[in-house]
Amino acid sequence: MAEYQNIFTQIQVKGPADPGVPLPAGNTTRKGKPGYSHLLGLFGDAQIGPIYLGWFGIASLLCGFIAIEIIGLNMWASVNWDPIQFVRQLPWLALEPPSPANGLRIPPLNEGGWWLMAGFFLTTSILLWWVRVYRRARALGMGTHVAWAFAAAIWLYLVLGFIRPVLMGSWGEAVPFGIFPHLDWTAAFSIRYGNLFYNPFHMLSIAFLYGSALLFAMHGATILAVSRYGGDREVEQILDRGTASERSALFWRWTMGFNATMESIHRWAWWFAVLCPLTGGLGILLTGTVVDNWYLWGVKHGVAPPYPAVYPPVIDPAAASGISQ
Ligand code: 07D
Ligand code: 07D
Repeated sequence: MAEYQNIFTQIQVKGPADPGVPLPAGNTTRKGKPGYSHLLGLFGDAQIGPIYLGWFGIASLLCGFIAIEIIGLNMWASVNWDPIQFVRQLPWLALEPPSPANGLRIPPLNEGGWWLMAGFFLTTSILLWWVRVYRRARALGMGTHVAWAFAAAIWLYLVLGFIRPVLMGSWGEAVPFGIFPHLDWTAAFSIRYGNLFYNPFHMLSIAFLYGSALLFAMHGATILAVSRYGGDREVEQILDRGTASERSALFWRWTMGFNATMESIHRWAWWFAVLCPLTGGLGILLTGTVVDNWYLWGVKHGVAPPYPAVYPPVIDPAAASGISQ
């Protein structure tokens, strides 16, 4: 029996380049002469381009470039413009937000002003890219599911760097730019608010993160397992429901008694992925605004055990006067 070709096959079909469907009026043209990459062809479609740039794309790239430029030059300045040290120490370098003393005021450039400016351009760049994703989907007559999934990630990003700092009344609450510095912020944030593990929305976010990985693995594995019957050719499966779809469904009904359908598995995947940053954003939004200490919150609601009575009662460090204030 002839089997369909899949990723392990050496063959790469190379026909005349596909320019894509004609675009509706009001769109700019797609740019670049299409080429082929054998290497990329091993992972996806070998054809590269043409790419749709458009005004939103250009504006987004420009803002992103300005943001990276501000971040990079500030980092470079922090090592006295030494190029070797810049490369050597890059993962540890940071552009920090203003200190808490500034509240939500605009501070001098070197005291957080550059951070505000970089944040402004990065956020504008991300939002413009979102518009591009939305508009390209519309131009192709597609649904806007990708744009709304992207919006879920942007929600968490905005909560971390904008919405929560504004609610807390200080830019100093926001995340610094930098590889390890943003990890230090994450760890410090958890400790400052009494261990994020006891935040139920952090729990939900983790469940959706792990769930997304599990679903992705199950779906990818299932389709690869029936690709010899054309299971990866979804159009054919829908037009003529063949043995691949049937087998993959039966496989799961046999192994766990229940199976998704060719359509519903993608809804599962979409919701699990989207709910990860959606619930996460809620958890961060509540931290410091509604709940000061997740461990004590956990004790109060029977989630975390109290320390044995032999110890003096736990006092929320945030409520103590002195250093923490
Ligand atoms: C694989 C798609 C491609 C994207 C990539 C990331 C940049 C940053 C900028 C040096 C899966 C490109 C990276 C543009 C360069 C400068 C200034 C997506 C894929 C390859 N994090 N985080 C990373 C961001 C937050 C946390 C890595 C961004 C929160 C932990 C990378 C944001 C918290 C760990 C990165 C953001 C948090 C990381 C790999 C924004 C809580 C790691 C990311 C805009 C959610 C891991 C050294 C990746 C690591 C890691 C980028 C926010 C926690 C640098 C852009 C504040 C615990 N984060 N992060 O592959 O190795 O994502 O860190 O909100 O362990 Mg982070
Ligand atoms: C960051 C969305 C924004 C990104 C955007 C992308 C560019 C670049 C470039 C293409 C990721 C913009 C892109 C600019 C483009 C190129 C090249 C999504 C982002 C818009 N945690 N934790 C989570 C776990 C602990 C802490 C979520 C696990 C400790 C904080 C996730 C563990 C402490 C925050 C999660 C663990 C702590 C989180 C993130 C284990 C540290 C958050 C979900 C096993 C000591 C964030 C409610 C996500 C959150 C978050 C997992 C432990 C702190 C599920 C598995 C206890 C402060 N943690 N965590 O989608 O939402 O991120 O919390 O220990 O803010 Mg955590």
